[in-house]
Amino acid sequence: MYSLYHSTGACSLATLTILNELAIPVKVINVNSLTDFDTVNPVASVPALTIDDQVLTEGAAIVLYLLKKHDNDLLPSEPQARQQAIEHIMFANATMHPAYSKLFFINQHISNEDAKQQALDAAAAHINKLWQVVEDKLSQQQYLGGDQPSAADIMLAVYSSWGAYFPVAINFGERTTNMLLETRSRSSFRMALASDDA
Ligand SMILES: N[C@@H](CCC(=O)N[C@@H](CS)C(=O)NCC(=O)O)C(=O)O
Repeated sequence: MYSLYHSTGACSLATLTILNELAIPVKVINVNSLTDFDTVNPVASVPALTIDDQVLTEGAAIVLYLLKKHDNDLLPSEPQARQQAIEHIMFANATMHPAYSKLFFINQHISNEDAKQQALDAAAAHINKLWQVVEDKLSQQQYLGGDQPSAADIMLAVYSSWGAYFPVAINFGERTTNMLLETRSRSSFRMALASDDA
């Protein structure tokens, strides 16, 4: 039995979407209803996935575990295409996600309003550079995964909504906007959004 520890709107929404893509039934547990989540994940961040007694943490590692374990079209088997797909997952999880995490950190820890806005703008400028990288990657293909969404497209589609929480301008190119809209319109994503509210 799979149980996903999640928080509404967080990166765990991508894990849930990928579980839906793989048609894996999962129980969702909102960590905001728990006082002892750190006994599951000592870092206390979502996602955490339990499979019976096994605890999996770190979003990218969980995604790769699921894609290797279950049949899917999200992780190619051909070595070069597979390496590219893993690189895109890491770009999403280890480059784009932390760039957005700076917005949350600044908002929480800088109290001077001018200094806060300056820091938010600097973080947003970096995020915009990263979205331009995505736009460039999409010059020859609709999704990072080619002609269908990959796990990285799903992860980026989740992170892309976070800018709206802050007084910053996040700019998406035309091809990126299309990729994000198409990815978010998939039934796997819409089902995840419905369960993510729980
Ligand atoms: N490196 C971790 C980071 C995950 C992460 O930052 N999760 C955020 C939500 S998107 C979180 O749980 N933040 C609350 C906290 O860290 O206490 C991963 O990729 O799983």
